[in-house]
Order: sequence, then C-alpha cells, then structure tokens
Amino acid sequence: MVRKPTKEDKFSFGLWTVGWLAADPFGDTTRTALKPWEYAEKLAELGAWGITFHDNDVFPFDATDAERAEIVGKLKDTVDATGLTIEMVTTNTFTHPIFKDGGLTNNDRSIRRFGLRKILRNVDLAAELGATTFVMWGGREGAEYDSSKDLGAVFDRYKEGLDTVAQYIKDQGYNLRIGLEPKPNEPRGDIFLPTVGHALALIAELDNGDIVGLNPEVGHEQMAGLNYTHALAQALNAGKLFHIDLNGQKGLKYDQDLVFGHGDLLSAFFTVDLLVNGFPGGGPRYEGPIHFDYKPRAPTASTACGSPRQRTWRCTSSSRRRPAPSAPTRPSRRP
Ligand code: GLT
Ligand code: MN
Ligand code: MN
Repeated sequence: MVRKPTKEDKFSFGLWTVGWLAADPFGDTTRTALKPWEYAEKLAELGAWGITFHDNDVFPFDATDAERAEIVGKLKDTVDATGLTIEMVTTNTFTHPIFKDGGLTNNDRSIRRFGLRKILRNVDLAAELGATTFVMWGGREGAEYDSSKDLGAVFDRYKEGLDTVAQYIKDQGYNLRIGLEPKPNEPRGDIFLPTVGHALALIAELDNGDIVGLNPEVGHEQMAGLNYTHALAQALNAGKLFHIDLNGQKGLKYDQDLVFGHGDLLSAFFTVDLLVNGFPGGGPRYEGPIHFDYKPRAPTASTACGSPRQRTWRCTSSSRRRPAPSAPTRPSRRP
C-alpha cells in the first residue's frame, strides 16, 4: 500500500526542484515550465506541507518593484488558499554572470556589496512571507585556480558577509535562522565550505553564529565520499541542524540530485532512522521540515522552453504548446 502524504508529514519542496526544466551542460531544457503558483497548487494537492524558493525562482533578476510585488502576491494568494507554508527562502547568487566569481567572497568589493544587498532584500521577503529558515548555498564562492584569490581574505570576507546578514536579521527582529549549505564542487572547481565539518568550523568563528547553522544535502556530502548520516548527527549534536536537503547520489561524480533513496539506500535508511527516531540514547532531535532537493527527469521528450538558465515564469503558454520536434533539430552544443 502506498500511503498518501499529509501535511503532518511536513514534506517540503523547492520550487527550483519541481520547476527544474531538465537541462544539462550539454543540452537544452526538456521539461515544461509552469508558473510558481501552479507548482504550489499541485504540491498542495499531492499532500505537501511546505514550499521553498530562491528569489529568482519566483520573479526574474531584473524584475521591477511592481512586477516583483505582483508575482509574489500571486504566489502568496495560492499559498494561503491551499494552506501551504513558505518555510524557507534562499537567494540566487549564482545564475547571473555578475556572480561568476562569487558574491560574498568575490575579489571585487562592489560585487560583494551587490551580493549582500540582494541577500538582505531577500531576507526581508523571507520574513514577510513567514519563513523561519534562510538558506545560503555559496555555490559560486570558490575557485578553479588557487592563485585567483587571497585565500586568507576569502574567509574573512565570508565571515564578514555572514555576520552582516545575521546581524541584520537580529536588528530587524526577524524570526529567521541561517542554514549554510555545503558542497565540495560544481559549479566551481572547488567550493569554499565543502562539507558540513568545514561549515561548522566557520560558524564557530562568527560573532552571530548563534543563529547560523546547517542545511546539509545528501548528495553534497556523498560527492565527497562522506557519510551523510554522520554529518547530520554531528550538526544535530552541535545544535546546528536547522534544515535538510534530501536527495540521492550514486557515489563520487557530478551532483545528481536523484530522488531520495536512490544511490546509497542503506545510508538513506539510517538517515530516516535518525530523523524519525533520534539518537538511541536520546539527545537533540531534528524538528524541522522534511525538505527535498531533487531534480525530476523528463519522462518523455517534451517541449523545450527557452535556454537552460531560464526560469519557470518566463516561459509563456504559447511556448508551452509548441509541439516537440519529430527529429532532433539542434546538435548538441558540445561534441
Ligand atoms: C542549487 C543547489 C542546491 C541548493 C539550492 C539552494 S540552489 O540548486 O544545487 O543544492 O540547495 O540555493
Ligand atoms: Mn540543496
Ligand atoms: Mn545538489
């Protein structure tokens, strides 16, 4: 018997996951785009409790204030009507070319400041929408060449940026905690804060580390050959397990974002055991949402909708109706 999820399960999904258009570095999009509120409606219908998103999963990078307000308003209406919870909000500081060498750790001070402004504006939005976790995944904070950055300055900049965001949250009196999301590589050759352990060490050095914890992702630890359940356990034991990203990964390769349980099923079993039952001898329990960060595959060839980087809302209904080509019309962009 397959049990139907209910809101009590506290299942939550990123709009960038259900809204993933299934592009990869070698090919264009292969899934159909919906509007953010259409994903929300469908998730609620299927028994989800919560949704999460980046600012630019909902409105475009260059949206005017009026466009932003209109789109956010529509999503909020749907969330309220369906009884969903916006439990976490995060910032896209990785898609736009300005962030190609990072936001908070960029060598260019004006880009660091721009990244910070974008994050703080999104902190306001997160608080306004009632989110309690603010995830920060520094996917572009990294390097391919070790001489490209002063690595000492990098960690000072990272700490200063995180402390500024955390201080802002405190000053505004927001009920928000920051969840850092480690990842070893991709899109950068090497990302700073590659594992849960690295992030815990940096948090311990922050002035405002009391509201900074972790959002560990299964695949990100397993890409480094590490044990996800152990990472959760250490974060939990340190009182720092604020949020989770569940998905699947088949060993040491690119970030696959498979459905949870695919890849290392035994590890997934022990992860569930820890989340549901806690430590056998008692101690801190994870009380947060059961949040999924997976990338759905396209079951069949479907209509493409724009470039791989384009986000959901840009795809118009007419482009959605465009029939799939009967034969490949475009060669792969790379040999
Ligand atoms: C990006 C990444 C995910 C993170 C998201 C949060 S963005 O899709 O691959 O693991 O959770 O910024
Ligand atoms: Mn993730
Ligand atoms: Mn991932």
